[in-house]
Amino acid sequence: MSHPIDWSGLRADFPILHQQIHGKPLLYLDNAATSQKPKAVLQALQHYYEHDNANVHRGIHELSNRATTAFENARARAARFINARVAEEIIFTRGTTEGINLVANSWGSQNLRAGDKILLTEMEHHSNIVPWQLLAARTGARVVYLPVNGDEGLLQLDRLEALLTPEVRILSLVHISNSMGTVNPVAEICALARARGITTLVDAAQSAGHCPVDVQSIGCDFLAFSGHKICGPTGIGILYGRQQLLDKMPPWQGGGEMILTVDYEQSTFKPAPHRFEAGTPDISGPVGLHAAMDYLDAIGRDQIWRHDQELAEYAWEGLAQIKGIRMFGPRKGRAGLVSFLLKEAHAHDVVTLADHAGIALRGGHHCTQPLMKKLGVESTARASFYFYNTREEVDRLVETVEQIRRYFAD
Ligand code: C6P
Repeated sequence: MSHPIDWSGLRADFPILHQQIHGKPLLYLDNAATSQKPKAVLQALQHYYEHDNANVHRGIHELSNRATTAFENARARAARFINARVAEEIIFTRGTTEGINLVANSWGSQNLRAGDKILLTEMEHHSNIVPWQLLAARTGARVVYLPVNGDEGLLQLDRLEALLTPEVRILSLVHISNSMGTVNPVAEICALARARGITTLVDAAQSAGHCPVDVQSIGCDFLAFSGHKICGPTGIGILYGRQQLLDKMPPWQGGGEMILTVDYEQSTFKPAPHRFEAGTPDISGPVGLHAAMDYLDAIGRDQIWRHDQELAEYAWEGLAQIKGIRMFGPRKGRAGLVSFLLKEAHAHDVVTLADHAGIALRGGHHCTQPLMKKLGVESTARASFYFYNTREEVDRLVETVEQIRRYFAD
């Protein structure tokens, strides 16, 4: 049974939201870029540095034991957050980008040969394109793409099976598009790939903190997300990998902490996940992320999802009334963000004027340049929501965009 949530009340947990920008109350709608942090996360970080700070896995003194326990507890918490089978399937990274690079470098270098294919979709973020292009250049493999159907932002799933040829070794795709708000049916897509023995990676950067994400029901081999987009600190992320795969993968960075033995000629390595965590890791990051995951799950990600979707649909309906506006992504069933362009104004001008009105939007290619090119645009303006945003804020967004249109139309 879902409990009623006082969404506006939750704003009290976020000190940063209570300020004026250019003399207007801040309206933060750039949550897809990074989310704001609740007091629970700020306090966890402060507590860690005031009471427990030490290096992990090395010392045998009390502080080191406490830091190591906090670090490994966060790993176990992350496993529960995405329903991984065991904590050993969780690797700490700097974020989604590093997680994908880890797979491309370690798994990719071991498994890809000339003539193989890497299947992506046309709506991927640069961090799910460039690592694969680098891998393809090293191995002689080729990157191929499942097409998007245009402004509506849906994958052409009827073309998927024909693309899942025997040369495809990995399918890597985004769960929720950061520039269109499309929600991809990742479980169905991964099932088709798995039935053909194709390894799968899901980029959950925009989904992990917004809806329930369960790696076992998705059935993927890898899944990556960033802490900073889910109320956690910057500089920490999670890569999930199925244990049978991680155990066979070589390290991708060498250094302290990831070894069993080292001599002058050669070294042996710890099992996963520590084999993939060379050097002193970000320790406060997992501590803050742990607090963020607790915070989100106390609200309930199913509830957050409904709230996000409701705001996005409400924003879509409001913005779509504006004369000459071009909207991107599906109208219904979208995630909590809207992307649009005014006929009269460049996206950067819209974002600049919105900023003068106290509203934080994002304008640009959103690190999806190939998709923008396909849509025939350089950039879009984007408003991205989170649970601390309200319908009143959406009203203010729509009014402001209408004012900006009139300003440029005159
Ligand atoms: N998208 C946005 O404003 P990092 O930078 O590693 O935390 O996340 C990269 C990333 C990967 N995949 C998707 C779908 C993403 O949206 C992002 C980050 C931000 O849309 C910054 S470009």
